[in-house]
Amino acid sequence: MKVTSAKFVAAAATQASMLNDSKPEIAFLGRSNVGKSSLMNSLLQVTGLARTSSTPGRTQSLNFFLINESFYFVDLPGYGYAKVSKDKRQEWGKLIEKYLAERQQLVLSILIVDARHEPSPLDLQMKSWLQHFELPYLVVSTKADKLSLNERRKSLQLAKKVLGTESIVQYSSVTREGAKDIWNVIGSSITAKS
Ligand SMILES: Nc1nc2c(ncn2[C@@H]2O[C@H](COP(=O)(O)OP(=O)(O)O)[C@@H](O)[C@H]2O)c(=O)[nH]1
Ligand SMILES: [Mg+2]
Repeated sequence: MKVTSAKFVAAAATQASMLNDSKPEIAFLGRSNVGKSSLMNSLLQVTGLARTSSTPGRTQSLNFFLINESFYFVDLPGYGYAKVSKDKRQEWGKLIEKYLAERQQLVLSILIVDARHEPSPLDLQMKSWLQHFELPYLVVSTKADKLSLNERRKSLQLAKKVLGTESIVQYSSVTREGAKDIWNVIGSSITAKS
């Protein structure tokens, strides 16, 4: 897919303040600092659209980016940041769960995991929510550039086993390897909907 335009349009911290628009949405989910913003920026080939930061736990709202005037990337708040209070974590959980459970426009969820680590219990919980709500999803294992070829092979095997899915794309925001595969899945999810 050729990206001709990409712009930030809204941030929503509550269900009520979410966009009232029927265009298809692709949601990005992942642990805080996993490389979610970098993935979005590098897929779109823009820098600084989705804010990247080495300070985890910054994004506390759902951020909507309109792509090609026809669909949205939705940046969901990162989970698993230890310094966030329990109340905040519960609030976060409710917001995400409600979005996943009720959002009619959601055509694909991209669950991002770190290629260097075994998927965490929270990653597994996300995956079980996606399955529970019968949502189509793709797992992206990012930061692959930090691994040797042999380590990458092992990482992919382990992620497939732990998450119980074959649909995992290994990715790097530095080299953009895997971008084509991800865009193919995004493209067919959008087409299937319209
Ligand atoms: N080497 C490498 N670093 C990455 C990659 N993706 C993200 N990072 C770095 O990881 C940190 C967190 O990335 P960010 O996109 O802000 O994570 P987010 O909190 O999930 O949105 C930043 O310092 C990024 O530069 C990648 O594919 N390769
Ligand atoms: Mg981010």
